[in-house]
Amino acid sequence: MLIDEVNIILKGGHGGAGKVSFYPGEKSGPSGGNGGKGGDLYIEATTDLTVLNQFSRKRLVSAENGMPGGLSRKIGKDGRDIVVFMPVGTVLIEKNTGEVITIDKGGQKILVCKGGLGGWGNYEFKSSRNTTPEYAQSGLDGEEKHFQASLKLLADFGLIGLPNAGKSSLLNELTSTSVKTADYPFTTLEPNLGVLNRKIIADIPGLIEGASDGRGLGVKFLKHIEKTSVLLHCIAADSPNLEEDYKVVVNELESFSNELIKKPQIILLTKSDLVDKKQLNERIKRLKKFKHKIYPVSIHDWDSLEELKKALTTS
Ligand SMILES: Nc1nc2c(ncn2[C@@H]2O[C@H](COP(=O)(O)OP(=O)(O)OP(=O)(O)O)[C@@H](O)[C@H]2O)c(=O)[nH]1
Ligand SMILES: [Mg+2]
Repeated sequence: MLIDEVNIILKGGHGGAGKVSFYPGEKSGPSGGNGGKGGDLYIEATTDLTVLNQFSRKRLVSAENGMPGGLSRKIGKDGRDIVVFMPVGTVLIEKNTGEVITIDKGGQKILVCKGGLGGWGNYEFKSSRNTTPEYAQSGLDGEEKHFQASLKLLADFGLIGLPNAGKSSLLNELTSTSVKTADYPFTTLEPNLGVLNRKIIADIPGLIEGASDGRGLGVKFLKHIEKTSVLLHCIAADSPNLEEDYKVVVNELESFSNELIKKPQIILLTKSDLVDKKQLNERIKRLKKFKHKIYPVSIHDWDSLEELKKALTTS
């Protein structure tokens, strides 16, 4: 199950406490060192959509606390920073302040919760008036934020089409993913993302008639292509009903939202190796009436994949 809504608490590390101590001997001065700083917490964007699943049990993530100061003015070690991975397309809303963080670029890294400063040890409080201070500061709290995180796929291209059209196979060839593919419908149960030259491609489960009413894996995934710029509509070249295949999917997009149907589409005539050249040309001709760019493509035809990659990365 892809988790796309979570409540999480993120925290910077607590600052280490300052130390109260004195050098040995009767009239000797203070020696307590300062506490270390608490670690900072960062969020980093990833195209791995499953990373929100880590929060199904663990709701609190905290950077490491700073260590307390020691004897002989020994400074406590700073807490280590921590990086929390969130999928591209995640929007985080802080429940108390309303702060909004949008993860929308691959590789993006954001400082979200600063660690608390370490407290001063008693050495720092030594003065001419008080040569033997008996107090030190405790470290400060790290920042703590309570987020509601929700994920909507954010992609430059969304692979759509009937089940078994070859969407996941294409994702694997175009990007360096290894999503499961198989010769039966609904192999893909959750969306997947891949990256092609910094462009993000989303693969979603196959759509069937009635998807917009919740049939198949339906609505849940149509929602996920709302934030996709261009739809790559996959139609199997060896299908006996090309036009019907096209229309079923388009009808579902239309019934789901007016916005989806307005998105630019590119038709990918997939599995082009399964028909001969003459049939392929005839099929391309038939699909031209839908007025989209058409690329015949096969995972067994390197040239066709290169041509498609070029078209996608330069568009
Ligand atoms: N001959 C040939 N077979 C292909 C090609 N692309 C995909 N296939 C096969 O078609 C079957 C379906 O491929 P998938 O990539 O799983 O299809 P999908 O559209 O992701 O399917 P769902 O996830 O079920 O919607 C697999 O057996 C693939 O090996 C192709 O270019 N040529
Ligand atoms: Mg698939």
